[in-house]
Amino acid sequence: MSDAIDEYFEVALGLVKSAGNLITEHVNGCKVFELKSSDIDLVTEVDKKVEETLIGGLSKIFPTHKFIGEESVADGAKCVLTDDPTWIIDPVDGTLNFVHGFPHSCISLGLVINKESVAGIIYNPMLQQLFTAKKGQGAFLNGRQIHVSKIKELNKALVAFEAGTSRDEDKMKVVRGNFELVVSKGQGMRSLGSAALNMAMVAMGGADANFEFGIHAWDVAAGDILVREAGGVCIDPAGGPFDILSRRVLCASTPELAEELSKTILQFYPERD
Ligand code: LIP
Repeated sequence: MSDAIDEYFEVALGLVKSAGNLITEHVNGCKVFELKSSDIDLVTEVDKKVEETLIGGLSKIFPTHKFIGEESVADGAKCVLTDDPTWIIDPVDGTLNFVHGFPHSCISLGLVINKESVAGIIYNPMLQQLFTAKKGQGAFLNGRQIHVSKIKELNKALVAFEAGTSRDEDKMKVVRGNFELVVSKGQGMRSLGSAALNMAMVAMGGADANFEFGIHAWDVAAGDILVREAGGVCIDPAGGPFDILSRRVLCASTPELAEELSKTILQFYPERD
């Protein structure tokens, strides 16, 4: 299996690096966009072109592989995960950042086989940050192996989390409550505006934990394997096993920190993907 994953990964990596050029053409921000679910949930032609490039390139070489892409789903494709090799794609994760020219957006590409993330690529071409991981082979930033921190206690942890793109009042009550809890019980709070890059910060030991409600499979498929291959844990925010279609994620440097955070935060249960 690992030989096959290596082959799949190398093809994907070449396509991601090439597609990154579509993003860096807009170094000062992409000011042409459409609204999706709200006036803070945006999509640009670059999102669509990147996804087309990746799906077109991968399906040509691996015609039996399946795809779950953010913009394909937005256009009506079903979000169905089977045991087949499935590429789960966020073409521009952090689109709001991309529109503004805030340089924290990335291509997030996860490969899921038998419903387990086995390879991931998170590429921020604006800052030339290439995060990669393959099952059993470690996690890397620009070819240098990375590891999570050793933080076990919330009061010593830098925690990344996001308000998200929904302003649903029930969700916002949870967001406001969790902001208060993280700021008062953690050492610090950060929000990059990209779920994948927040998870990458945990994998490289820059942040110690990340959680979010309302994300989608494409936001977290690559980050899941990246954090685990860096020595961290990825679980459901209430403490059970991670479920990639649940629209809930909590990752952390250590099981102890994950458990304390899961017992501290308010929970929210979005409709599944
Ligand atoms: C973004 C996520 C982020 C979330 C934003 C948005 P997108 O993905 O990565 O974590 O808070 O609301 O969903 O929409 O930029 O691909």
